[in-house]
Amino acid sequence: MSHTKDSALSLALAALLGGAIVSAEAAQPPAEQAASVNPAESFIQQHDTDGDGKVSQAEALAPQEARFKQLDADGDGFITSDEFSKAFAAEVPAEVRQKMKERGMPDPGETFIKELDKNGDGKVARAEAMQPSVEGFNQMDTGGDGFATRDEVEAFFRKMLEQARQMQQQGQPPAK
Ligand SMILES: [Ca+2]
Ligand SMILES: [Ca+2]
Ligand SMILES: [Ca+2]
Repeated sequence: MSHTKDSALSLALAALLGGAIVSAEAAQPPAEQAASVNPAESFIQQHDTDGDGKVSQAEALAPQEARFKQLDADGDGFITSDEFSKAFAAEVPAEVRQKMKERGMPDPGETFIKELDKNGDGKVARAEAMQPSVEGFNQMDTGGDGFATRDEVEAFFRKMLEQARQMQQQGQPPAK
């Protein structure tokens, strides 16, 4: 029985991911157009689902929220190493996973838990999974009213760009 469930899940994952990848590619402008595309503008367009011209915390976190639900296969509110590994296996081609193993890279499920499991219970709760996105949003929402306005989003992207530039000037590769 669990086999059938897993196959259905993998299919659903693949479909969702396929959609996500397509939209990510569509959002990526061709190189010659890149300079004319405002990253703040496209961020607002992608996240402002109620169309009020600013991005609320819930709107900003929606993609992460959907991803959490997707990874929490049994819906108990926690992502286990096993759940993450299964999703990873469904998303990443076998030959890529084989290469990662050959290079001695740590188990992706374990890495995922290690990164996000702050209370050390060995699994990732919703709040733990959302934490990096919440912090990211708070950095953007400098006024702290729970909404990232156009000005705030633009300032945030300017700052990011400036930091990337500084890193390049210091001869360091930008963080990946
Ligand atoms: Ca909005
Ligand atoms: Ca779970
Ligand atoms: Ca935890």
